[in-house]
Amino acid sequence: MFTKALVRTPCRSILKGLTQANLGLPNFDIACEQHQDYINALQECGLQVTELPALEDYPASCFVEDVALLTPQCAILTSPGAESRRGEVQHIEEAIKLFYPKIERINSNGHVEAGDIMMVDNHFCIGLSERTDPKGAAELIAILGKYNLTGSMVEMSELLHLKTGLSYLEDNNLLTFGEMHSHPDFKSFNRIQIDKEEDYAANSVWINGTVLVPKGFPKALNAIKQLGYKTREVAMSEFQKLDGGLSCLSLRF
Ligand code: CIR
Repeated sequence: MFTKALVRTPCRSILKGLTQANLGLPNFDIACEQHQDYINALQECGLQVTELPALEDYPASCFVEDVALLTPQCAILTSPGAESRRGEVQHIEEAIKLFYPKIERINSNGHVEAGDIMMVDNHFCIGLSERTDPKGAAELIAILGKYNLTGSMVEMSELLHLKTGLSYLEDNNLLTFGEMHSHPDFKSFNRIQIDKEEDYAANSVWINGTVLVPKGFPKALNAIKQLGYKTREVAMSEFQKLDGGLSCLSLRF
């Protein structure tokens, strides 16, 4: 069960953020409305949400998930592969300090973004993407080991982050898209394949029995409902334009 979440208000400079989506520029006012509804959805799932202030110097800073990994046993600051995002780490540290007495960090010159990390019970699958490299992943696995947690590296080649194409919904259920559907590392899961035209919904989020699903993907929504989950749609169009999925907008712990 999760009880808390951290989110960060989108900044106006979000319009200048990194993106490969080719969906045009986001509308800042709509992004703020969507962000507020995202907070509402987290609260409806029973989470106490702390909203951190916007950071104009960091266009992607509302995507807080990438800069830290929060587990029940420990908090680990990451080291983003995207150079423009590295300065976000010190800011998330200030917020995490209030909840975790001791904070671990990636100290080597390896890189990890936590959008590449999927938690499955006490195990953490770490995608090797353009943002996360083997050196960073190895250091992360060593840190997890100190807390009796395990990790494994997942080869990938097509997606921005691991969780762009994968979401663990608990109970062995896994949403998969693209290269992840047939990936050997995930064969033992009950895999629910998301269609190409609904690929964005492969990043959905389980929170305490409810699954948050991006709005506008009816087949994915129906497939998740068929599994027996309560669902809550959240409009995400403006964040989708920036390659940001539902999971990226919060740290849940
Ligand atoms: C970036 O490229 O870093 C941002 N435009 C999007 C980050 C999205 N984060 C995620 O998928 N975990």
